[in-house]
Amino acid sequence: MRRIRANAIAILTVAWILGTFYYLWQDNKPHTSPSSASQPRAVGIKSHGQKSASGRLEIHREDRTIPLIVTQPSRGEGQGQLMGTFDEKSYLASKQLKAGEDPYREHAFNLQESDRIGSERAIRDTRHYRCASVNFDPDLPPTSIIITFHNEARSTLLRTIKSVLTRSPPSLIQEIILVDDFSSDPEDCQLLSQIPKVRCLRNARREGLIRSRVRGAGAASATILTFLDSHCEVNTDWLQPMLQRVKEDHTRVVSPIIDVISLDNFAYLAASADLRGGFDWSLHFKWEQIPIEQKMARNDPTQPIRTPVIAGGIFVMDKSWFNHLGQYDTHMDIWGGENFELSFRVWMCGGSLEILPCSRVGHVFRKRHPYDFPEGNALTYIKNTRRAAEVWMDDYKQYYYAARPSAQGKAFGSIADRLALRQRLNCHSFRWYLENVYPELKIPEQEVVFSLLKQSGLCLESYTSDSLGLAECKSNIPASQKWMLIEPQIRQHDLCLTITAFTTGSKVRMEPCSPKESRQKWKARGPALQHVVSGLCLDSQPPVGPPVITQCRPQLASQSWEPQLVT
Ligand code: UD2
Ligand code: MN
Repeated sequence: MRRIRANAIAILTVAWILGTFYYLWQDNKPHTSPSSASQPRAVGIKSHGQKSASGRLEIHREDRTIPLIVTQPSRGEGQGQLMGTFDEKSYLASKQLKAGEDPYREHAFNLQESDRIGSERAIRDTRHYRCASVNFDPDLPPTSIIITFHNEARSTLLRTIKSVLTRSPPSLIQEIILVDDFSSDPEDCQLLSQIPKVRCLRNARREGLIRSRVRGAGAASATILTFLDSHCEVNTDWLQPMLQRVKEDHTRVVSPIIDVISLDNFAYLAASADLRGGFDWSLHFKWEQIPIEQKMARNDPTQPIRTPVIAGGIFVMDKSWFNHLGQYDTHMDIWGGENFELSFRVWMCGGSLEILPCSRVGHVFRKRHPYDFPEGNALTYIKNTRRAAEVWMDDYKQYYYAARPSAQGKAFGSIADRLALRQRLNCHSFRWYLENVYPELKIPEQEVVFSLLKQSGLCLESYTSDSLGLAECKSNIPASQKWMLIEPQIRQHDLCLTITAFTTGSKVRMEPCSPKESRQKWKARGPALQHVVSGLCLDSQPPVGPPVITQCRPQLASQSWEPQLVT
């Protein structure tokens, strides 16, 4: 008897020691997976995991998550009540893949697999384990879910809707608003409306996701908007962290960590919790590592991650804040760029953007667009990003054009309304955004090349902004003799060579540079400098006159300006 008791005590002791070790190991285990900026640890919008040296697809998991199986929450209501009169079987059966059809053709993901796994399945709870013990206010506000779709597969769209209904506290889902962006089959919209809480609005013509979302938001009756793509699967307790943050401060715009649903086999894969949204100067979105200082300072993995931009598809925003900030730029078409426009606007006009690691939503990332762009994919992306750059990026838009030269000269419509909006909201400058929100975005090396502008051995000099003339070239070159020839401007710091009138004999002076100022636009014409609009040339009026513009005669010595680089 005593031996049995001694054995039992020994076993319990060993179990206790092992348990303690396991617990400490879980909590302190360092992040071991390789992470470098050049090899991001999660998939990007258009990439799908990293191939390892062995050629296997490596899934970048949050190291410290416990692989829990999500059990479907008990609904307290039967399946019938949840789905109302909706007949799931016949809805799915009528659109199944036919034998011999390419399962990727229509949707750019494996439709056969999506159809096969059914509308409800268990997925891994991918959150950090500490998320499970975070508490939320009992009186969180309900939200309207807005899902726009254009020719979405029936099984993915239904799974999106059902995961919302089964994995959210019912009291927090006011309604699900589907916006059918003129899909070929109007029945999808009609049939899905039979599901309780689901409403469907159908566009009379193809509008694109931006105008469709604005329409959905306009129809929403809740005070909080939640946007989802039409091929998502929300995970355990996804909604509460986002509603909590927005409830505490309505100017926050929050998104979940976006997990990856494989486009091949529909496996649900955890994305890294160390990423935020970033971009390069061509306005190409990318996931990037949280800056190292911020990462070091993060001792609580449940805390929000500030992000310069959001991926765009999945976020929660207060409805009146959405309206106050000007919703979306509805002159953007089909797809793309709206996430930059929204992100710049939110930060620059008094709000903030966060990724909440305790909220997880899966999304099928694809390699190509499965739908057509009436104006073409490239032109549409250029139009949309150009509008974002022109309205929000101030002088920094020059780097966008440098990185995307094909954007120059492409039509982008009027931006007067959006500029007026920016003015009205009294938003910060893009420089403020770069300094305060995204200091990691490197400004391209500015090749500032200074020149002297020489004529007959003398140099053009600005004595004051009102007075210019030819002077002796000094060996220790003063700033007043150094010119930056950045077509079409002739600059000294922030001042530009400006004509005072468009008529012959008009003086020139230095005025603050403005990209739109036609009086500051010059071009080279042989050795002469010609003012673009008047067609007149810079003339030094020898022997003593101040420089003026006169009819171009580039053979005249007084109109000949020889740039000499200052090294
Ligand atoms: C990402 C975003 C997406 C959007 C886009 C940039 C995520 C997970 N996704 O691209 O929401 O911000 O970047 O614009 O962050 N759709 C329409 N009408 C159209 C085209 C698309 O309603 O004309 C729907 C489409 O069915 C889908 C959603 O808009 O539900 C987004 O389209 P996507 O899935 O092709 O975009 P994605 O995930 O590549
Ligand atoms: Mn998508």
